[in-house]
Amino acid sequence: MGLLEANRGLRDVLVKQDYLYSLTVRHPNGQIDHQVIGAMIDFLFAPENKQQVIDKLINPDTKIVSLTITEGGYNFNPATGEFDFTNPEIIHDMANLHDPITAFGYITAALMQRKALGMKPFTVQSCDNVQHNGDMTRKMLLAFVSKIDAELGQWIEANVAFPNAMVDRITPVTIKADIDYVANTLNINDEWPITCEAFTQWVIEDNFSDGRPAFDNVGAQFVSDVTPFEKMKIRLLNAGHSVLGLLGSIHGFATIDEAVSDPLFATYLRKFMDDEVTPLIEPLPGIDLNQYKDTLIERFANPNIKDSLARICLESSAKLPKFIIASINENIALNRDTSLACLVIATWCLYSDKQVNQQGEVLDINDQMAAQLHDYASKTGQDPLAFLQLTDLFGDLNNQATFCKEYRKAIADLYAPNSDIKVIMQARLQAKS
Ligand code: CS2
Repeated sequence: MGLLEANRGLRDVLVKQDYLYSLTVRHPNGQIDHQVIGAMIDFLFAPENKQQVIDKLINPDTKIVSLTITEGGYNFNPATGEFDFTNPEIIHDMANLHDPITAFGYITAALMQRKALGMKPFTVQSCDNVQHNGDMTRKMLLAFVSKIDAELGQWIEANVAFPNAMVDRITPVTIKADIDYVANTLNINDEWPITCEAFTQWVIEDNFSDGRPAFDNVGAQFVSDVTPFEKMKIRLLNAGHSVLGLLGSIHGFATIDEAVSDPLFATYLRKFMDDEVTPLIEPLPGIDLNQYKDTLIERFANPNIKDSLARICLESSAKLPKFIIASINENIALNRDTSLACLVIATWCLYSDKQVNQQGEVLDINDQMAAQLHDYASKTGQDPLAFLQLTDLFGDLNNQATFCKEYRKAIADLYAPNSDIKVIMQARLQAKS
């Protein structure tokens, strides 16, 4: 199902292709595997037919409702972790559950009917890069439902499973070159081919309301507590992406592999991971973190995956609080240095303010909060800490003396005439060692 108007194009293509699409897996050594994926048998486009979506959700055959609604879709205030009741779409859904817009509206409408019909609930399975994504979904849904129907809230609490999960596979945005490649090499006319890396990991808590397929037969791993796996992935891989994404964009790189092939960027990334993240991650059974980080750098360096920095930086306002600011806060509480992450935040300020890279080229910025980010960042000239006053994102970082000292320095360096991000990165690395 697609809930957003933006899903229309994908729906149109999939309908035309009988819901079939091709998958091209590109290994770092140049090996390429192809497959046609036939798992999808329908696509319900909610803006056109809301009832059809609700009917599907209350169909007894629907046992799992999985969510890929992105970090921003969970509708929580990153600084407080609480549900954002000020979102106009949420306000609409609370008053119009028969005509929902958001995932929360649809799920609530369907669970309400299931309860009334004496049916079992489905499992709500988040697949997004949010730590404790299942717990977070439950917390947000219960906050929403509590204002509508307290009894339904209790029923959900008692009966609906929200397994936490960590899912990982780098999948760049489809571009025209992918469509041409599939047409020329496979002789397939696929308007929405998918290209991805070979690596895949899906770790799930075995907690389902009404059974589940044998996901473990196709490579998923069931564990009793997914927390350390999620933390490892979000704080290393996703944060690593954002580090390369923001620093690399300002430098003028276009893709992740290009950025990480620069030894200074690779060193910076590794040092960030080693010094500012690894000490925060508890040991994981069967996982060697050093090897995990080596593999990450290899995955990022895959020259056959052209993962654009614009995609990585997409919706940074929803990502950075979970990927990077969470680690900064933990480090501050432990009295540990955060200077490498601090430069990334200061770079995000420059990026949001000037919206050009250091070659003067305009950046492709897509963020729901872009206007607000720009607004705060553009006051940096008068107040170097202006960007940090966006407390919905940064919490009380603007009151953390040591962090602010590092941040002011980073801002001064970044805003200096002819500033060069590589020189600044180098200096930070040197100061650290
Ligand atoms: C990316 C992810 O922009 C992002 O959130 O870092 O899409 C990333 O590619 C996946 O999490 C990889 O598993």
